[in-house]
Amino acid sequence: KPKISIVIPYSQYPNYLKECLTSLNESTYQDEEVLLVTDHVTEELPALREGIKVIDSHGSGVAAARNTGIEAASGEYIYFMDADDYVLNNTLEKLWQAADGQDLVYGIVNNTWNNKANFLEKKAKKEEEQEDIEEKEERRQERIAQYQSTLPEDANLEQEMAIYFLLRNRKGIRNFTVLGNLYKKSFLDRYNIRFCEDFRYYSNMTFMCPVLEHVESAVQVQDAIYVKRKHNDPINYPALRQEDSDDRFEERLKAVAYTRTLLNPEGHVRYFLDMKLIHYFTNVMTKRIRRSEDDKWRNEYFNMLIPYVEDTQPAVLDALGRQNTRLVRALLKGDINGVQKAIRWKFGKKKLKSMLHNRNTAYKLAYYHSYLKKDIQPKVILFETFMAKNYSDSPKYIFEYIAKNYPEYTCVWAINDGYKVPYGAKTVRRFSFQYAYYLAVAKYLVFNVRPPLWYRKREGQVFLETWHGTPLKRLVFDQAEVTSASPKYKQQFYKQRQDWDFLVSANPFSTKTFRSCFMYEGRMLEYGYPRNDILYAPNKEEIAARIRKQLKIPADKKTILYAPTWRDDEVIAKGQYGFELALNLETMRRELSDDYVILLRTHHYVAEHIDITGYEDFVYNVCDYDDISELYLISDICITDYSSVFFDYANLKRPILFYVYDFDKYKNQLRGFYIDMETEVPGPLLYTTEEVADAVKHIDEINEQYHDRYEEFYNRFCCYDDGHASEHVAKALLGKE
Ligand code: C2G
Repeated sequence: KPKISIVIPYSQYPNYLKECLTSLNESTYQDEEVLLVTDHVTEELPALREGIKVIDSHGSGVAAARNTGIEAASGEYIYFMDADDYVLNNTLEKLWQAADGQDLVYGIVNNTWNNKANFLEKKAKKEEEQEDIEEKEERRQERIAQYQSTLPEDANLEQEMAIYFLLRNRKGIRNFTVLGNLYKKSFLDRYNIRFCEDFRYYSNMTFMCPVLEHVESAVQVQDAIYVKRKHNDPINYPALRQEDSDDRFEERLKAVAYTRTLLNPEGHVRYFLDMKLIHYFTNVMTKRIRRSEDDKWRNEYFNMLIPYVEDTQPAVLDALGRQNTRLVRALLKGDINGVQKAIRWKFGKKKLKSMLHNRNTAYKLAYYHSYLKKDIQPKVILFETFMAKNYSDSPKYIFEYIAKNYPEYTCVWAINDGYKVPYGAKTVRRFSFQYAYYLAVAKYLVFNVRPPLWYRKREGQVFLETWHGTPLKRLVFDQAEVTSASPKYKQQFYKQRQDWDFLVSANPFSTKTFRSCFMYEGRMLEYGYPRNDILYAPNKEEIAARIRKQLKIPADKKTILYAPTWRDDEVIAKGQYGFELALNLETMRRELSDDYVILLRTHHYVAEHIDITGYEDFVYNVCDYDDISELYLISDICITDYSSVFFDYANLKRPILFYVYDFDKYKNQLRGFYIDMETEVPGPLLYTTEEVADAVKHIDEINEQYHDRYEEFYNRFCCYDDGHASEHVAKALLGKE
């Protein structure tokens, strides 16, 4: 007889399921039975290892699937998993070792938006940095002792502690998650504890509350970690919590009412159930009442909620703070105006406070409350590249074309460092009042990344998204998970890309890929990249000579541009990335400095992390140089890795080397690629600095060796570029075709 039965409801997304099952496979504990409960599965199941039992759910929805699993389980304990999550190798073993016949063994749920390899790497890093684990544990014990001292003497300590850890610990009252814990099967059967199948979204409380109500023995295991993956695709594969449904609200209330029937009305579990309902009202629903365009939050839902709040334990209301008491009192009187007044007071105070501390809120307020009401100015164009870090990329070339040919337009650039833009264009700092103003009133917007999330496109505005590279790395909806951005990334992207009127594409491959990775259906401007026009300029030799002079590059030296991209796993903080230079400058100098200098150019995310002290004679730091297209012109060889840089550089038909020291990790763990780098890119893949230096020394042979592949690549990816992309794109934007 197996000791643990693992119940996994499954309906979609085979990729995640694979990782879920692999994590069980790699588990040090092997005395389990895995029950995969299928619920209306349409895609083919991934190959399953032997021994996994696949059973059909007796109903539909996660509640039915879990119940089916409980019925079929033959283990002493039940462990629920969601098919998109995973466990660590020692999770089950730790839980089992502590179990010892207890009704409930509760572990820890960690949230992540990473796959297992990344998660483990981060965890290890964090543990290394953490100064004092013992001290932390001591503080934790203190908190527990303090909580216990507030309990009445006759309290059921096992139950109280289970409540404490599962519902109350950390950030107030947590969700009723059933994940991460072992439940003794005979305990569930004795009290007939099951998920109520009437509920699609809120069945967890119908299971978890009775567990807490009846638990007689429980133990906690601090380091038995269940990893809940927050990142998935809310558009194509929404998780339950991301599904938008009109029935959600009513279902929540009905689930509360049903769960109440299972509990002692005076008991402590009921207290927390009621507390959660109030908490939902004061913290979540109030935001809807305040902001939602849909009036049902102020009418129908508001009135629906009242009787459920009337039924809460009085102790819950006594425990509320002043502002929330005011809110609940107004609710109980059915006084929506009173509630709205209390909300305004509550949030107004918050807003005022944050405005005083943070200028950000102020220009946003001006944007929403004033600028959006002003007339759109039909001859104004706002440009921005790389979050206003520089004056470059396609917007620069589109702008220059417009400034020269249609001077009647007023061009405004978002630029942060005070750079002087030619043709007398006005500049504004990103995230300033002026910036917010032009976001609201400019008729045309030309961006190479996305605008801020608070931007609201107005009727009559025309948005041109140039994007910033032919995709090699998988993007947005083609990424199984976006490991470097917020879990809301895909959802935000989905919404923002609806604002695009035009998207620029440099080749048929980009057109096809952008359609899928951005789920973009709007107009595609297939004229090549405006930023590449300069690579076809008749006077490009002249321009190159000027730039070489400006950068003081010795006349007798050839140049190597080293332009790597950034790494998704080197996130320091939100939107901040680190970078470690993997090219050994010492070796490069030793081998190549007689003939070459290096132009070192990192991605704008990580540009400030580069230090070339001691190599000034050989390495030129061009991270701050605005426009990489100009640097292409002066480079004899380009070394890159997974950056889209090489698609553009190939227009020059000059040699390209790929220094891919972390190839497997990047390909398999971080991103994945659209094309096969090993057979399709126009140059060799190199893994060490020595190989790179050697390739530079033998560059003529490499040119010969890669000649055919380079031609093929050029025809495939550089076929639209002809030096006139800016013109075509500008005319399309302004409707002058
Ligand atoms: N870039 C640069 N210097 C680098 C790397 C990139 O100036 N060292 C510029 C190039 O113009 C490049 C663009 O930034 O084309 C995008 O950089 P990528 O390295 O390709 O990375 P990312 O910003 O993630 O964009 O479809 C393209 C993808 O979106 C990649």
